[in-house]
Amino acid sequence: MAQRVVVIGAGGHAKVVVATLRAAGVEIGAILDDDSAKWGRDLLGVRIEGPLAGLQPDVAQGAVLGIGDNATRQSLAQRLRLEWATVVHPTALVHPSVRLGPGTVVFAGAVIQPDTVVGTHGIINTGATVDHDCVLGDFVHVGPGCHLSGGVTLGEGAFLGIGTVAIPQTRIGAWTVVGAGGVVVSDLPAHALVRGVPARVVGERR
Ligand code: JB2
Repeated sequence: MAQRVVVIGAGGHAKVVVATLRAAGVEIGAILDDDSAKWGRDLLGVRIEGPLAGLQPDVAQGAVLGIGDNATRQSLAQRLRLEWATVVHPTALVHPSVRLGPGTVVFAGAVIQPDTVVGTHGIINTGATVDHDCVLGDFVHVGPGCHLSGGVTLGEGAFLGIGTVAIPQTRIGAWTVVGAGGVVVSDLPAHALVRGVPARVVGERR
């Protein structure tokens, strides 16, 4: 990983990204956000410099999208051509066989077991566990304290709220949102809003 990384976004998620980078021994090059109200303010001791337009692409310097919303990360990743850093907190346990795509962040206490694959710009949040042979698409967010059993598949942009559980081999469709504490016991379609125990489709997400 680059030893100096630019963080894009300056909200709550960026705060945890900055803390994770620091714990991993990586210097924060700059924090950028398009909200002018934040410019000049400080996030964990780092100044929020200004808008993304001021970004000077520097191949020697990596960047990470510190924004929790999956669709926003996707649109920024498509627009910006940067060297994306993959960031893993030193207390996370990621088996060496695991593949993490560029821009993916793995927060403190997370565990990812053998032969799992995570795409680009994913979030494996604090204390989440992802067991063996899972396949997680690009721009997913596995919320804090989620537990995915072996062989679970998450489509692109899927979002699992805090404490979601998924039994083995279940498939969750692209851009589907599972509400906090949902227990996934069967396959779920794409673009669905899902919640409950067991998790059921309660609406659509476009
Ligand atoms: O297109 C953008 C853009 N869209 C939003 N470009 C740039 N440069 N910045 C953008 N932002 C910025 O992301 C907003 O101006 C804002 O500063 C930040 C989002 O901050 P917020 O605190 O609203 O959300 P978050 O994504 O940092 O955190 C959410 O997701 C996390 C995973 C919260 O729900 C957290 O509680 C959660 N842990």
